[in-house]
Amino acid sequence: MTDTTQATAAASGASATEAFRAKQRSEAAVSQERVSTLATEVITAVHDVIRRHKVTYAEYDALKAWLIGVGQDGEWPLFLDVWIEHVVEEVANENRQGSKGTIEGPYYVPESPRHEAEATLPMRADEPGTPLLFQGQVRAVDGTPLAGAHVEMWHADDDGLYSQYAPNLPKWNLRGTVVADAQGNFRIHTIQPAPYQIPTDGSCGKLIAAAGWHAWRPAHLHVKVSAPGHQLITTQLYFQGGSHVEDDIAQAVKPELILDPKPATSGKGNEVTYDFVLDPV
Ligand code: MBD
Ligand code: FE
Repeated sequence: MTDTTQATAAASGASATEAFRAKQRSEAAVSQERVSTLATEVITAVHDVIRRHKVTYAEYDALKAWLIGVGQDGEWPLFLDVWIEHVVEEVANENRQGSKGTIEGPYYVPESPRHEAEATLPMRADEPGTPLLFQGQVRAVDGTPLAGAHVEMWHADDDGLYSQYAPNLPKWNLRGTVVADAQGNFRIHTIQPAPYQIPTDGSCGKLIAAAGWHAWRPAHLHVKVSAPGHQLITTQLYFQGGSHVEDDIAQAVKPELILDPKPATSGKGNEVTYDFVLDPV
């Protein structure tokens, strides 16, 4: 989606903005009554902060300049998914019985090419990183295996970069849709991703620097699991003991989502088993 040779905030922001516009759910789905209620409460909450902290004109102008910059850098998808989405996900899925979900983030690409139940994600011949076998079963909450369930996986490479959002990576690098077998089983061969640092050269990076925060997410595998008649799960899986598992900037880690891979019986890298349980629609 970008021609530049450097992974810049503006280039990945432009790609994320374009991708969001392409998949956007209908604007008509939000009623006038809800818009009025929610917009009034958000604006009133901002007024309260201004009064409580006696916000100055210098601070108001800094905010205005920063908001303008977020749009110019195309970083609204990044900002919203890092600082807001986790609460939307919490509310949306609070009644689920099956596996835990978490945020989608800005870098999902729909319709990744399909693969058989045992598959290696597309990767470069010399793809750096520790090999990982991620295997498991997809079941319904009553234990029925879900034959042919789709396990869509996407993740960053060993440099923390996502294909289609950083330059010079093959289009579907480390992205694919694995179709589970008749018993709902899948075996995905990939490499372990590196921790992800959100771009430091854009407006989100400016906020982080100005506030003295850090810009890191722990290493993670993104997954969407689906089967007909069942609720799709969007989730992420993390690695026990990895950097920033305890202080994810996006607050998207849950204890149920932490993997503890062991050396693979094949002798090549690590392996881990993780099952997905889907709620009925
Ligand atoms: C990511 O890779 C991500 O998963 C989220 C939620 C935000 C920014 C980058
Ligand atoms: Fe991610």
